[in-house]
Amino acid sequence: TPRVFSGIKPSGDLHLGNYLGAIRRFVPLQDTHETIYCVVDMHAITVWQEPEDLKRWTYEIAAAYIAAGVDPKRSIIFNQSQVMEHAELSWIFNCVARMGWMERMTQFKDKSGENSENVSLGLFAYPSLMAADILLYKATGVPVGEDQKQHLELTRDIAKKFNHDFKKQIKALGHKGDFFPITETLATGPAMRVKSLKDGSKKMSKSDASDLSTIYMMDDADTISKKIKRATTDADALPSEVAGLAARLEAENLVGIYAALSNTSAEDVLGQFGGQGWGVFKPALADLAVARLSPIADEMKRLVADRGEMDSILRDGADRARAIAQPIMADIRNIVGFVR
Ligand code: AQP
Repeated sequence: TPRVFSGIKPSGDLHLGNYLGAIRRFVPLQDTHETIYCVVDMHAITVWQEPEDLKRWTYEIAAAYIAAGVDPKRSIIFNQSQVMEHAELSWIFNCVARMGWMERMTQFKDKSGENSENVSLGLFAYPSLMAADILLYKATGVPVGEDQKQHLELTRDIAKKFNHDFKKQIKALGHKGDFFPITETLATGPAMRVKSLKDGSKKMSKSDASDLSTIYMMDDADTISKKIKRATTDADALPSEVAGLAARLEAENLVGIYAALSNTSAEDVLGQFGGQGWGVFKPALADLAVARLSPIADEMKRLVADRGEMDSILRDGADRARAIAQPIMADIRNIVGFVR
């Protein structure tokens, strides 16, 4: 069976973008793939994290996976720092990737802002650690939101360069063809890029300063409804065709969210709501969001209350992840020429 890997960093409260772009896609993949879902705590510390918050968010994200329907028996759920091989492989990839590739990463430019002299070296090397996360398991598919597309391309570049640079050693090891696969993004359907509720040109994000722009997975029903009703929109009615959403960023975003939450398409949503105004659509969207998110939030709260149980799930996941990673890492050391 093909293998997928995905991760979320414990750097803030989970939001609707994380749910629609990533977490909800984790669940059906369990039927068709071997699934590894990670809480990437080593990625989180590329910017400062209060250690207590880092722990709390680590538990919360693992709980969100489970509450959304990921089965810790069928899938591997663990936190990255428990499997040392991620760090080891990322060092090797730091020596495969080129400075120029990293300098082109838009997420680094966005996050470092004006003053890149004063950001961590880890933030610059972030995509190399992400490549290690994926390739340590030779994962062929990665369910992530659209914002990760450029990082996925870099993962492929690293895989190709490694396959090429070490061609002779890979062959000597008895491998026919490439050592690392060329990983594909599993990004289809609506809401691959959920936008801020206050600005349709920005993605919904953990670190948005405006509270009204982001729906958090742990928001209560009233807060979710309030945020949706106050979402910025134009004054026009909804179009009856998808083409009518062009250049209407906020409308397109809300329709996409409705489609994703109801497991339908934008066409279906417009078939139902085309010609209606926001006074009809927003309350319907609010009800749908509450109906989908509230049971998950309740289950998350129940799960995080039992840290002993969460610890044992993460430890078991880490053991199973290591069992896959270690033989692959042993081959990599051999290929690179490290003596054991
Ligand atoms: N707005 C979004 N729409 C769709 N998918 C999204 N994801 C994040 N935001 C959206 C997806 O969620 C997964 C985990 O992301 P992450 O936490 O590792 O990093 P991020 O993308 O940097 O998350 P944030 O919310 O933007 O955090 P901050 O503001 O702290 O940087 C990924 O699959 C991502 O695509």
